[in-house]
Amino acid sequence: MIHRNTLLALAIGAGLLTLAACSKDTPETAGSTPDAPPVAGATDASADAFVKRVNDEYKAASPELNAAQWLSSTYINDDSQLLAAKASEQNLNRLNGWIKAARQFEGKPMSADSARAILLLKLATAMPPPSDPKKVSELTTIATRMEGMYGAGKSCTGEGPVKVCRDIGQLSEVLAGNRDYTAQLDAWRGWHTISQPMRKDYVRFVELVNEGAREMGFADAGEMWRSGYDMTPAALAAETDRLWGQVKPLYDDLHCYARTKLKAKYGDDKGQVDGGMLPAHLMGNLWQQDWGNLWDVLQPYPDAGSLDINGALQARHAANLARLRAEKPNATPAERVEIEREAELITAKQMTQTAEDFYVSLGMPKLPASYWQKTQFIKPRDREVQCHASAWDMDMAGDVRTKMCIKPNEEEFTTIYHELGHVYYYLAYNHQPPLFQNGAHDGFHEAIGDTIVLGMTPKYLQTINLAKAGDQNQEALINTQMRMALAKISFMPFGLMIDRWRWGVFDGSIKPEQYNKAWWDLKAKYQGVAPSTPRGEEFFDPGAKYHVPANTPYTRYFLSHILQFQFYKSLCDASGHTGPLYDCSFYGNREAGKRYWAMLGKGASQPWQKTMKELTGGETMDGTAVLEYFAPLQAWLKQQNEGQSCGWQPTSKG
Ligand code: X8Z
Ligand code: ZN
Repeated sequence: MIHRNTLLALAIGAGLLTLAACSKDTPETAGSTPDAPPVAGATDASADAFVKRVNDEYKAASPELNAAQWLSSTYINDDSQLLAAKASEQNLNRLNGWIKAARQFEGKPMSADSARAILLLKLATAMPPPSDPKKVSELTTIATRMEGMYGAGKSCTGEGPVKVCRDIGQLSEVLAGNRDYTAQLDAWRGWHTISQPMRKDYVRFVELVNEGAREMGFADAGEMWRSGYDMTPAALAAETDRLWGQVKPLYDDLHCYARTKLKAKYGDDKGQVDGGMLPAHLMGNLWQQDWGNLWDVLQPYPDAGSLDINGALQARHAANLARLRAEKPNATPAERVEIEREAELITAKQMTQTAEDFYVSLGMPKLPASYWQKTQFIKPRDREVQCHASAWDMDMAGDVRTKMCIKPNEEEFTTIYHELGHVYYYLAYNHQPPLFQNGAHDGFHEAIGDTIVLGMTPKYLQTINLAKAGDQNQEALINTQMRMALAKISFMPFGLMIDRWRWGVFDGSIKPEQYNKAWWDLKAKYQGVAPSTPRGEEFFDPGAKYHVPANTPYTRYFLSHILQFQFYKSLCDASGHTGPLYDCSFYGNREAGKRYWAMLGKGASQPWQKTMKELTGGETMDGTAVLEYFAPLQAWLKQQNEGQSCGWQPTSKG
């Protein structure tokens, strides 16, 4: 699944054990136990026979592992966590057995596919397990506990009967919609209390995965993460620097504009922090990774273009609710609660059908009936669940699902398109051998749905009745571009900094006693964001971001934010689009769909450069398409920023 939780947490989507998209990972071998890992290889006559056996066992094992992880994500309690940790443990022990057995084939003749499969096997989990089974057990227990703590995390005030607790959804709503400085600060600080108890676990977790990575021949777990890109780990790190250098000037322009607006709203002292950095709690999002909720503050031209998607989705939901209420005018209070939930579910399913329709319009299949039966669309009210959106491939044979807590707003709506990108990847590469059922690299998995999101132009939004036909003048264009930039450009430095922190943690250059300081130093350096109140080492702010306790690598999202513009441009070309890039939607275009589906079907069966070439004609990741897309906005931002002294001094308050 795309976020593969714990074990596999690695790769979103990708198939192999780990590296898939947001999904889960690994397989289990029928009949084996943690104490008796299979003596793999002993009976395999050749490397090709070995790979075939691993593929079979991998697939056979996946339903049980995924079932345990699905339960522990959609029904968080001690029992489901125990079972998930055990399934994960068994899975990692099995993986260790395979990796060990693969060594006997080193230097022996084998097909190119088998060589690639063995390479991928070694990178199959983001959580490299030590060979000592006791340590594997400790590792999976810690990993499951940290993820559970995040999922059940709440910020509480008061005691006894006046105790009030708020979960991530409620706290996020404050940042999204309440513009009161103190209310936002309170919500932001509240959420960051949930990770304080994780720090000790995380320190031990790092020790254990580093041990596992070293046993496999990597310098540390970070180097292992950087090894999954068909290039050296050092080259991958340099690539991310190069790509960031391409898009940073645009981020700097957006940063400068946002700061001017925040200062106008909150005053020169409160609208910025220290050397011109943006206050962490005022960006509309707990991690400042998406500034879209600040539309009311940052909108260039009020009302131009009438793109009020939030309003349209809420109106849809209100209509659903009104219809159900009208059917039962004399409902009791308890029945009224049920009616509200039913309306929420109907709205969430409608939003998902609209997203599905985009994919189907490209010629892709409809989602299977089981998807609609087994997906978690909304937050249940009788138990704790992991609300962080994810996409799952339960059995590598069509049981695909998503798990979300959908609300009728624009951010959630586009997240559905994102998750369905993972799901369609799963379906497209289902025919590949299990070890190739993954993204070309993990950034590909993350980019599939987001590419579709770029195709959600004003014209498309009108087609699906979420926007009114407005004047398409220059002001409307700048509004549309700003809406996209607040989601995409604001994200880029965040996409980079998370793993800059983890790479440092894994290689030891960031020590446990500097975890928080190093986090805020990187936030300052890359995002130009700072907390408004000191964040000493009594906090563990990295743990308040899902992917840290869930151990999901994050560089994939940075790469995806570059790749999705390249894919978008290629699909636009395939659809025969002429004119400015930002104006293209390939909605309904079968030729674009055919080319996209062909790429998805390749999975991880060949180096990503080859897969990329087949779609785009090029073999490198490149930020030029990002700049081409946003050219009108960048020119506008430069005008707006004239006379301002832009940039910031990254002094940290960590
Ligand atoms: O985690 C996700 C997806 C699941 S793969 C919802 N994303 C990152 C995040 O939320 O931090 C998508 C964008 C970045
Ligand atoms: Zn994803």
